[in-house]
Amino acid sequence: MSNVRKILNVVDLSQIFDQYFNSNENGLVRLRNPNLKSLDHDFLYHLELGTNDHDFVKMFGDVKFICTGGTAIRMKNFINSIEPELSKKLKTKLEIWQHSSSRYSMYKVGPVLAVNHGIGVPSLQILLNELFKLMYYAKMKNPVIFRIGTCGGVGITPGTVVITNEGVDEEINPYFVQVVLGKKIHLPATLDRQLVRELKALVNSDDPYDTIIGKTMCTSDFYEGQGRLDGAFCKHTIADKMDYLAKLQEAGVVNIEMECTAFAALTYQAGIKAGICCVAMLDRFKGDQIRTSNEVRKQWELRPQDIISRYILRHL
Ligand code: R2B
Ligand code: URA
Repeated sequence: MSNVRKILNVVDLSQIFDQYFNSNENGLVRLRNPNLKSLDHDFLYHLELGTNDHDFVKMFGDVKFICTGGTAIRMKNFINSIEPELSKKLKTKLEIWQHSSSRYSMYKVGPVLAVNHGIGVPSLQILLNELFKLMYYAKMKNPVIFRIGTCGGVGITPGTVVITNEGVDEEINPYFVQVVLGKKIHLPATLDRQLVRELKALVNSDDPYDTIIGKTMCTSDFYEGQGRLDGAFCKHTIADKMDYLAKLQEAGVVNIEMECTAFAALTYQAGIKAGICCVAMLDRFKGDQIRTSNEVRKQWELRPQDIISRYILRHL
């Protein structure tokens, strides 16, 4: 923890450290914002749900697992595919409920809620703020949250599934930088080690793909930010790109995507158990364009979903 303290000292959060990183009592989500107490009505603007108009406890109180991922269609497919297994396990025919705002779409079946987070940290960060408040108002107990997504591989076979054990930024720092009032706050991009091991243990020996554990690098761009040579702009050479990928690989990075540091840091700050599981669409040492057929990509996208489904079914 002393490293974390040092990191946080970039602004002096040390005095309220315990308040930020204590685990949640009774399994209930605790919000680290005293100002919310004085709100008579909280409208979650991007979800288009409000505490005055919706009974959050009734709508979401039974949720135990929240799955997030980039696109609405993937989240919908995930809920559709887990419904029969959940219904069977819980011995009742579960109904699928859905709600779309103009920004995000949510799907719920029994104890599972799935919501799309869009592309990149800002979209994810807004969603997480509103989701954490939703969890709090709904009095959810011990919720576990996942990001299931896609990524670029660093020296791994396309189609491989990566379970992230730590998020790092473009400079390979293990934290997420949040700027508040013009000041930088460095929040550790820490994920639950036990959950990482549990997810890995759910791999079946006959899965037709590898599932590995490693560090994930988060960027705010798909093109130059990920060292690609095929964007609208490029100010580096292929040799520069290869050197950078080799540097990442040496540091233990196995994949690149656009949300992990914020996802890890904000869930950690909220005291919510969280895991990230992504499938690699290509090996970035071999190229930049994703040329795999639509059909194969759709198959690969199911792989992280399968692992999270196994986790959910086991923990019901
Ligand atoms: C992976 O894929 C998306 C970009 O294509 C982004 O959301 C990510 O992290
Ligand atoms: N998502 C990313 O962010 N990068 C890739 O290369 C593939 C998917």
